[in-house]
Amino acid sequence: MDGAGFPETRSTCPYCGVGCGVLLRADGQGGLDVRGDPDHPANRGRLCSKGSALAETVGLEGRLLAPRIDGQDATWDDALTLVADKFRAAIDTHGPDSVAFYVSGQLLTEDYYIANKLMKGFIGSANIDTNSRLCMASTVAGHRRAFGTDTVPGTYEDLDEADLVVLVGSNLAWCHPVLHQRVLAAKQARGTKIVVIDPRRTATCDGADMHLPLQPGSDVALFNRLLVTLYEGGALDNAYLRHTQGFDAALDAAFNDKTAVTGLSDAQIDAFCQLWMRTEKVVTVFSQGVNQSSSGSDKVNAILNCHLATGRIGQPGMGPLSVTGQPNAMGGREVGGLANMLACHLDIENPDHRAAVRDFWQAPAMPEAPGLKAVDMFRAVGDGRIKALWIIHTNPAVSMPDADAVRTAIKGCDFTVVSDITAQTDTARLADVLLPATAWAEKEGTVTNSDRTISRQRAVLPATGQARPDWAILAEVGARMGFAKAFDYATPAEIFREYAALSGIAGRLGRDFDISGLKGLTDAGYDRLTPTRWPVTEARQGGRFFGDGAFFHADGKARLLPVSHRAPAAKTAPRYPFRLNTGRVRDQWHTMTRTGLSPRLSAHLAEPFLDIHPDDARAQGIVPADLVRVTSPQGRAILRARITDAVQPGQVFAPMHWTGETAPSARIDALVAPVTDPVSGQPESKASVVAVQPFAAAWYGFAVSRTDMVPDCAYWARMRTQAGWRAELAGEAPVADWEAEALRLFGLPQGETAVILDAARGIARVAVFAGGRLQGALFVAPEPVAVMRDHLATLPGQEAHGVLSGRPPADMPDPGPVLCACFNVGVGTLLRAIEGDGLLSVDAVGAALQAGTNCGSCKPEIAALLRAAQVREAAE
Ligand SMILES: Nc1nc2c(c(=O)[nH]1)N[C@H]1C(S)=C(S)[C@@H](COP(=O)(O)OP(=O)(O)OC[C@H]3O[C@@H](n4cnc5c(=O)[nH]c(N)nc54)[C@H](O)[C@@H]3O)O[C@H]1N2
Ligand SMILES: Nc1nc2c(c(=O)[nH]1)N[C@H]1C(S)=C(S)[C@@H](COP(=O)(O)OP(=O)(O)OC[C@H]3O[C@@H](n4cnc5c(=O)[nH]c(N)nc54)[C@H](O)[C@@H]3O)O[C@H]1N2
Ligand code: SF4
Ligand SMILES: [Mo]
Repeated sequence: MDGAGFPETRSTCPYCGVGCGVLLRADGQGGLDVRGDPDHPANRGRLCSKGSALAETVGLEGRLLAPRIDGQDATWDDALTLVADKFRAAIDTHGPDSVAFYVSGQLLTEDYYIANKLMKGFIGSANIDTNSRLCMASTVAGHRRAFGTDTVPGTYEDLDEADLVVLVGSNLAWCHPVLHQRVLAAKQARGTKIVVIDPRRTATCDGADMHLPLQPGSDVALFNRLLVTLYEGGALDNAYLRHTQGFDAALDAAFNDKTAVTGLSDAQIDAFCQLWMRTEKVVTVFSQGVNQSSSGSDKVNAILNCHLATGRIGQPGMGPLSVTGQPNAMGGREVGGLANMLACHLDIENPDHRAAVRDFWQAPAMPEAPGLKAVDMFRAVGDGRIKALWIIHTNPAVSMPDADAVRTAIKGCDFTVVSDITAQTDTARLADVLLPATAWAEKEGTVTNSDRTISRQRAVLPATGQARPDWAILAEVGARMGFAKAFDYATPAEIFREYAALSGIAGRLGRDFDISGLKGLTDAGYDRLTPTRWPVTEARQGGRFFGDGAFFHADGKARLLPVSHRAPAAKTAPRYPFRLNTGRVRDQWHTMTRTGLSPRLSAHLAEPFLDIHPDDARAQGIVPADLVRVTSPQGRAILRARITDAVQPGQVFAPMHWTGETAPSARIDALVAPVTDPVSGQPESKASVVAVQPFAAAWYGFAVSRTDMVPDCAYWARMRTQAGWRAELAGEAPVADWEAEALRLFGLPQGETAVILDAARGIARVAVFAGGRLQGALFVAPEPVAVMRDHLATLPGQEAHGVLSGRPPADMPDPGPVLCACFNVGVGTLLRAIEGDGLLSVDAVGAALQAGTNCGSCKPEIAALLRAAQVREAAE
């Protein structure tokens, strides 16, 4: 059946905070067609590589199908009763603060609301925190300090109308690709200038007019200099400043800051400040390079100060814009998912706010003070203060700083529950009780994207196995803990109506988040809900905030904050001379439990790596493709070195994605220091200190296999391919029998093998066949193995006669690593076309090979290949 008979359903992409609309069509056999929704205001039909590959990630592979207690399948009834009893017992014996929930910005609003209601209203503790603490907490703190509430003033349309877009600590091209396309479209249409402020040269710098490679953590000093320039250049908006307080103190602090700490030249700084000053329509976009810092909140306020001082806020084409990471980072902030917030942007410290929520919920117990923030929460788990912990929709054993210590803490906790869709994750392995949740495309609810637009996620596939929606699991535990009346919901629509009604009370208390206009939504209305920007009240709907100068502090005025440069908390020293920056790659999502299932997405970068500057590599004796050992005061890792001047001397960069499941020696958060911003509690994930040395491997290996491999050596990284799996390997101890080792690796008791051995040179090549078809092949050498990896990865399951040669036949050129994930075009193919056919532009490449013509996320990389080819040609 081709599925064309099934109707298309509108939903929202489950990855980043752009919140793109998708059209889904189930094929009736568990499969799915996915395309961009041309009517969604966030993307107008566009999708990036991750969104385009969603259909490859919704299968049964890896799913948790039934509840488990101590590793054994159990009934829902037993599992839920056990969870309720254990939480109840801990609360009765040790008080409500002896339990905690650690949740996620990927939960739907309805899930999140129930988790928050159960913990804050009924258990009576504020010990619910979320991975948004690692993500958006500094922005929340900065917004609240400046505006009185956590309000995003502008909208995505501002990006279309701006004349200058400044990207601070944001790799938009890879992390918010559809917004990046929107900015590039504005550049084409109206000549919008783009500035990137990032210590690293990223894919986002392609297409930018200016890149300021500042020293890590020095953003406050740069924006303080901008404030001084605005003052000295007469660019202040004095009428607007009457709606604010604190300008003089902010300016004094700015005058006292020194720009030398940025490492930028006066000319660079001046060019940036003049451009910003002279361009009225400026949007300053910021993300993790700002938030994930021990001065994250001050960085946010340094940016907001400049927009407030010029009145460039809440007007078309101007304003600060925090781009959110997770699909419902905003919704989580709105429902009060952070330990220091109440629902609907109400404040936990405010007795009137507490009373309003208590009365509305008819709550027996409300906490009066904030609960434990993520880093402190896992410390409390570690020292035994938390007796029962419930982790939902997040993988903290990988993503928290000091991840080895977090793993030990979770393991040692008296009782840990994990709700996930994946059976085996680093965190799920530590759980006493595992609860299977329904996944995206199986569940119903709402999410809010970076520009306050609430969109529906809709179910088009049946629940997998015994999986249940997260809200339903939480509500059932609430009922079993004795709160049946408060958690008696039949549908997410009921939850949404209750939440919308509560927001009306928040609105009357003078808060920004008010969607009371939706409280009367019928079930059918909820089903039909189209993307809607909040607020939604009788008086107003959507739009921008603060153009009118009305703020949410008691006196109605905004605050400019005096902020001063503070260097990152960890200091480099002879023992740890490098600063470790971490972040994302284009085609993987966090701990890879979903994107890692897609062969297409896994082909872009198939291995964890460390980017290091050529000067540093030379000084440390590191050559290309070496493995390196990276050590910090917290932990250690082994990664593949990529020698590149995209990073500055003294700085190294590694991705955050690899885990105990995919590359156990590359869990980068094991190295990250658990230091936090004093205001927001957000960890400094981008500025730890490390040492880097070559890793002395006795042998290196590369393997491809039809089935999953179970490597057992100092370094390994495995990835999904179309034909099965591929793995990079390296060991410290010599291996006596490579044939036996290959059979063990491929999980085969025996097999027809073909072997090439050259013991003297340390070379071994083993291929294993069954029924004449290749099951697996292993290539070993004393230095990094030189074989055609992308070609070999296609061979498992084929007759593959020449496999042990390690290269394709002459008439079949190696496609190379996938660069365009949408059309599966490799670097090798691109280079041959660029050089062989003399292609000169990204458009010409698109016309010849289709590469870059769908989502466009790979255009910066195609441009880089073209430039490199032109440089080579010029040099010849
Ligand atoms: N492909 C992909 N996209 C994603 C995600 C994903 O996992 N994969 N995750 C989503 C989530 S949850 C989030 S939060 C967003 C994150 O989106 P981004 O914030 O854009 O991503 P990061 O790579 O974490 O970091 C951005 C940049 O900050 C820079 N940086 C480091 N230190 C500093 C500094 O001191 N100052 C400045 N100015 N810059 C600095 C880094 O070099 C890096 O390039 O991405 C979302 N989108
Ligand atoms: N060093 C370093 N560390 C970082 C960062 C960094 O830049 N550098 N970034 C930080 C940031 S911004 C973020 S947002 C975090 C992200 O880090 P995490 O939240 O830990 O990462 P995810 O892989 O998104 O984890 C989501 C989990 O939920 C599961 N899941 C998927 N769908 C569902 C569902 O519907 N229900 C349930 N119950 N489970 C589901 C997935 O299988 C997966 O195990 O990492 C942070 N850690
Ligand atoms: S930009 Fe990509 S990952 Fe983000 S919402 Fe859109 S399609 Fe999904
Ligand atoms: Mo995030």
